[in-house]
Amino acid sequence: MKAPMRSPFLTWQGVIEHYGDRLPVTEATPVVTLLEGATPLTPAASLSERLGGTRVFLKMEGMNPTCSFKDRGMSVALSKAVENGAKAVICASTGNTSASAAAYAARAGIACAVLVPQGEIAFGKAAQAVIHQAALLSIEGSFDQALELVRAVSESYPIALVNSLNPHRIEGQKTAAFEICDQLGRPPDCHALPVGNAGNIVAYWKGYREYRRDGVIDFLPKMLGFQAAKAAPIVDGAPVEKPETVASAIKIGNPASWKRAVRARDESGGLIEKVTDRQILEAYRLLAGEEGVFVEPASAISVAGVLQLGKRGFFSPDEIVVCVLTGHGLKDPERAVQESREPKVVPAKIDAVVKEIFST
Ligand code: AN7
Repeated sequence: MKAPMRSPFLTWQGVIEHYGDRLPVTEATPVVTLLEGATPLTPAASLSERLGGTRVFLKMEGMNPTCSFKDRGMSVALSKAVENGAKAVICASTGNTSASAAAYAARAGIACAVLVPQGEIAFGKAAQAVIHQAALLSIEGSFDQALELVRAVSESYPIALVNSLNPHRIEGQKTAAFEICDQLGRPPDCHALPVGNAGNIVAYWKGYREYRRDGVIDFLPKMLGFQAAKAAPIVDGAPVEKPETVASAIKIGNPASWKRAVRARDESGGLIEKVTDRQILEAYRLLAGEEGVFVEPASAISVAGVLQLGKRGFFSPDEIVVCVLTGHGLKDPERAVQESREPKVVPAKIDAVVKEIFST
């Protein structure tokens, strides 16, 4: 008999199994996992060329089980919620948190309620929340109002909050920083990512600092955060009452982790800047058309921001830049169709087909 195939892919058991000694879990913690993590770090040749040789890598967080980075944090948050006896979880969301919470709650066998701003979340994300049997409540208000509501509910009722205010979410999400260092064999020089409610920038910074503290890496990257121009409270230095952007995932006017995000920016010698919706959509099309990578608009902001900095000569050719691509493009298929050419209707005849192929 042949020996069974040994493959690293077959041994991956999720972020708690792999990084558990760096997470707030014990032998007694029931592990709720969908085998999240171990996402690819894909080289981006076209982007590197545009930046004059700086090596750019894409951290493909849309390849997690529910197609966004939230799964890392949700594995830890749901595991701890179950360990602590929770029978239900709740979150506010611009879409991805609700999709992830719904899936992990289903996996854990507990109830889940999600509050989203009415009419504001992408089609695929709403589909995920409902098919995983969450109670999806469309709030007549903004994400920021929904977050205030779930905070109040979780303080008064025995329902665990699984937004990134929950420290277990941050713990889980910091594993992406470990992975990037493990994949590169060193830290990146610069780490670019979208900033919405600002949990993820805090999580990555925590991960890098822990690896540095323990001598796994010997320097820290600059954290480069990006907000949409009309939803940029941290850049503007004041909450935005009515945030506006095509990047619905980061349409947030008053981020919960505001102060800690500013600390990550400053301690790392990095920056948080804004980019326009136009730049976001340019980067969105560029990633799909030149790198073959389909992300949702909020994720494209990492690349839009890096291109903006590149134009100012921010990077040197010997640097490594990692752009986090936080969510998959299929989350928001309507946007992709809007940004693309309409399909041509052609008669079912070979000459008609050939004529069209050679006329474009
Ligand atoms: C694709 O799902 O806030 O700065 O409620 O979905 O950690 O908030 C989503 C945020 C970036 C911003 N990219 O991360 C939610 C939610 C995508 C996102 C962010 C989000 P944070």
